[in-house]
Amino acid sequence: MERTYLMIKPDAVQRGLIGEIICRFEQKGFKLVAMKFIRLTKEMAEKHYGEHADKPFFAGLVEYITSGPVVAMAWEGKDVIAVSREMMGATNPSKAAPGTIRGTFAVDIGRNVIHGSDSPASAEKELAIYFEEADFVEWNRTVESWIV
Ligand code: RTP
Ligand code: MG
Repeated sequence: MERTYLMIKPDAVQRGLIGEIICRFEQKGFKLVAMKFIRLTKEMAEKHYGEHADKPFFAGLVEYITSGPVVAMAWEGKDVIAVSREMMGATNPSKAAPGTIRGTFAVDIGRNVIHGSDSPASAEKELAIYFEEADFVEWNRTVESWIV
């Protein structure tokens, strides 16, 4: 089953949105398989956002993502990578559709409350930054037969 890396960013943690955001993915029918409450080091942030290293917003992005704790999560499910991105909405919350997470809870591109892997390759790279094999929990979500 496909896996993605989702991260509740420091602004969302500070604003008390952890439960609300997790709720959406649970109710959608995806399965949580790993979770950590951590503060990213500068090194982790630079690795995570390495593809943006030469962008003008890189320094600010690293500062933002290391500014407080985040919730690091692995979620599993059918087309979970693409569907999570749809649920999150556009990178710029001003362009994010109403009802999406960013469309509902954010207004600024530099404070956009959630991260989600954008491809299977990114998911693999990102999950490896935050989790070891032993962190993934194998479990049966008993409602699953009602979802897929
Ligand atoms: P993310 O990686 O955080 O899930 O966001 P994304 O795929 O939707 O967007 P991406 O292009 O990967 O950008 C990563 C993060 O960088 C910040 N950003 N700021 N000021 C700017 O023009 C700008 N562009 C991007 C955002 O916080 C974005 O989430
Ligand atoms: Mg991205």
